[in-house]
Amino acid sequence: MKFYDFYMSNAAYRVRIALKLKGLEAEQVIVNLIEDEHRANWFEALNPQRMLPILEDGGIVVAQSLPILEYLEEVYPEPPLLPANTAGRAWVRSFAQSIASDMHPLMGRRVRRYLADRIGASAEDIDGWYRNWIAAGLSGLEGMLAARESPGGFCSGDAPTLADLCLVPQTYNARRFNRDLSPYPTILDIVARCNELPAFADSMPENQPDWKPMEGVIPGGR
Ligand SMILES: N[C@@H](CCC(=O)N[C@@H](CS)C(=O)NCC(=O)O)C(=O)O
Repeated sequence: MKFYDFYMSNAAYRVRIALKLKGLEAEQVIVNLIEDEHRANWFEALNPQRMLPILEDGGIVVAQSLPILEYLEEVYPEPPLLPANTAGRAWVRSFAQSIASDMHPLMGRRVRRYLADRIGASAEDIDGWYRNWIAAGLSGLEGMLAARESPGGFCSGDAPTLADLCLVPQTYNARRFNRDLSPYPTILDIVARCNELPAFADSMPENQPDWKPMEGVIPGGR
């Protein structure tokens, strides 16, 4: 198995956690987004969307973090990262997709670069953009968690699911951009519990072999 990864990639971080929780060994292939390595021909041949992450398992190439997580769940079902019941799985998928489809695409590096380079937005404007969308997303997630019928220690029940795998990287990103997370106490509680698990701690950007200090990387920065 090969996993195309970059320490700073929020979507790849979700998959790193899953690989570790499931005890799967994957060769980590670093694709440096800062150096635009994802625009190289060899990578475009692998993923014409030119985005991380990518999982290669035997002859199978899977793009997009949520389909990668679902693939891992189907092929390597232990430990399960989805609840046993249909309603629980639907809730977890809704939660994960709120992050992956609604929040993350508005804040990614290529969007911030476009705002700066093509629209001429200032660093302050981009910070305001980020602040708006992260607050809207996190308050919706906090509401979803507060409305759970039987809250457990994690997003759904007492073990991590795909919901936690999406939540933890998104809050890491919010902290990296100095956002105050105190309005979201349930999120903070769950994230702290997740990060006590080695699979989550070992997947943090600063624990990756390609990590570099991110000082100066602000919304609007490179
Ligand atoms: N929906 C995709 C999002 C993937 C994505 O945004 N990847 C970013 C890194 S987190 C990327 O490769 N960006 C390329 C760029 O900035 O040009 C997923 O969940 O995998």
